[in-house]
Amino acid sequence: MKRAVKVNLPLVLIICCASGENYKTEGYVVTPNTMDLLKKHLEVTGGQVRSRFPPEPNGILHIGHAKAINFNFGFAKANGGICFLRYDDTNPEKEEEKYFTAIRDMVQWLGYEPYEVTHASDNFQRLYDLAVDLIRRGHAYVCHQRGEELKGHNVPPSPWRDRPVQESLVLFERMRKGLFAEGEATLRMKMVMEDGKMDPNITHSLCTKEFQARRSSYYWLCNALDVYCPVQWEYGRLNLTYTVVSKRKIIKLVETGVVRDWDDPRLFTLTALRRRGFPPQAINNFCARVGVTVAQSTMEPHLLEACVREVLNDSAPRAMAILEPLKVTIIDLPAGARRELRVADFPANEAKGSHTVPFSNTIFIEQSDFREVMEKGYKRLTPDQPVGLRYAGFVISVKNIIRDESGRVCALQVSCASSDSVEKPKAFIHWVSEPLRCEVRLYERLFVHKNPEDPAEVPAGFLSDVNPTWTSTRPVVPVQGRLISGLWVQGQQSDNSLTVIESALVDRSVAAARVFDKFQFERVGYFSVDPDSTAQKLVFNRTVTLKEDPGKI
Ligand SMILES: *[C@@H]1O[C@H](CO)[C@@H](O)[C@H](O)[C@H]1NC(C)=O
Ligand SMILES: *[C@@H]1O[C@H](CO)[C@@H](O)[C@H](O)[C@H]1NC(C)=O
Ligand SMILES: *[C@@H]1O[C@H](CO)[C@@H](O)[C@H](O)[C@H]1NC(C)=O
Ligand SMILES: *[C@H]1O[C@H](CO)[C@@H](O)[C@H](O)[C@H]1NC(C)=O
Repeated sequence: MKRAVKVNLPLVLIICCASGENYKTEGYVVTPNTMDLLKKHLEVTGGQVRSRFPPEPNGILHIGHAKAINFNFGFAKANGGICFLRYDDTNPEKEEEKYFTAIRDMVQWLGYEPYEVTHASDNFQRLYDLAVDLIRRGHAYVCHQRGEELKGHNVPPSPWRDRPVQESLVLFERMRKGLFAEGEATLRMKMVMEDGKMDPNITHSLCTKEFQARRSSYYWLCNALDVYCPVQWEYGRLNLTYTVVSKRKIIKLVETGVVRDWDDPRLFTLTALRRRGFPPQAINNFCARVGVTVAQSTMEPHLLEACVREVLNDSAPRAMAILEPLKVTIIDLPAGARRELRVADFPANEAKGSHTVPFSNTIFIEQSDFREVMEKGYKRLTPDQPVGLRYAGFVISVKNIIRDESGRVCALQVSCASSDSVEKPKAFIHWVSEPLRCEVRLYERLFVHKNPEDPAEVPAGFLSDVNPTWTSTRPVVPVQGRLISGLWVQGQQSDNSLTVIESALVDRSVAAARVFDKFQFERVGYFSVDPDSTAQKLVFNRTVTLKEDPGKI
């Protein structure tokens, strides 16, 4: 179950205050009891840092939560402390088991082990008792103002603010028994509108910036009750462009069939990223890089993708695959030429192993690696420009162009020369020989605009901004005597968030690949084996392209 995932700790955390030094932080309210409570608290915790990650178990975690997880667990870890996974199940009857499980899974997937799993509901009795205490101390009262009355800036003062303590105690007991309808009665602190939540065990409360306005009420509440007051720090929430993460909006996308489910790889939920093949370490690296700034940080997905490439560069072995095949026959391959080539799994580090790739006089190259008409700057194969074949030790030159009835180029005949005997070609391309047929799925971003939620950018709403899905049904061409469909034309796929290429070709080195194995298809991208794979046909989903701009290969 446990996997070793390297966790990078945001540097800024190292300089934060130690346990027991709460009173030194900005805005902290010191009362005559503070030092005494602090001392007692330190006796319980032994000065150990304790933090908690407190998700509401009613939705799936997304990339923004990854930052909260890294911050809370990372801070505790960096300070030799512990971190609790505390479900904020304020209404346990409504929460679904699958969310509890999914949240725990994702925390572990990112490489963190909670010291203990707790629930806000574990403390209901204590919270209730504290609330009663608060009323007794004259710091809270039962109020009947309606939610809508409390919205906006000029909220009228509550006519119930000064009702007798005894009256509030009786009404609060009736609330507990469920004798009021929803919203008919609320317990209000005499200082602020919101009723704060308690974290009785927690030393450091790390939360997003939306809670900054609540910091003073949090401190006030702890002090009003004479209980230990944890430090609250806020950090900016993490937003990504070109996506939506709210539960409500993702449900809309699923309901309208735009995506298949919560873990559709085009979403930025953590389960989706795992599915798409993003290594957890890359996500942690990304969070560390974003850092713990107070400002809300809006990041471009390509920064996350850069972290993914960095990790996969060292962990996904190379293979060769052709998405848009063009058949090439080498007419003069020497009889003595090697028919099996040994190729390093990681060219930068040959010690990490190798695999074999068949080579013969029939190979397939990408259609885009051949151009009939030379264009300035084009370095690959043209009728007048030879090109090198990676690993094969040969340079090929076009001898014959073969066309179908419609005049389309459907195959080439070429001659070959040993790389040692000719001038170095301008480029080396990848190829496959005796390949396996496979299905390949390519993703683009799900939305067209940076901020699909912004009415100024997308007046008709985020659903109107979806990048359409397109399954390739392009004309068929004969390859190896078989008809294959699904040609991928470079440049055209960028309008679509999902492109399915049903008949790509991949070298045999991947034949034994298992679901979720990852490969770098040279010059094409990083791919992960999909569970839809069968013994007859492997299915690969592209995790990320090799570079930011897939057009430039
Ligand atoms: C692979 O892509 C398909 C098509 O988008 C998707 O339904 C499936 O969930 C993906 N699989 C993984 C493991 O990401
Ligand atoms: C991949 O890793 C090798 C070393 O292992 C390094 O030389 C190369 O620059 C890396 N490539 C990218 C794109 O990060
Ligand atoms: C950031 O998140 C907030 C809250 O979900 C959203 O309203 C806002 O539009 C987002 N901004 C960007 C640039 O995505
Ligand atoms: C949290 O603190 C309370 C006292 O405030 C103590 O009774 C309890 O044992 C503590 N729990 C943990 C898990 O440390």
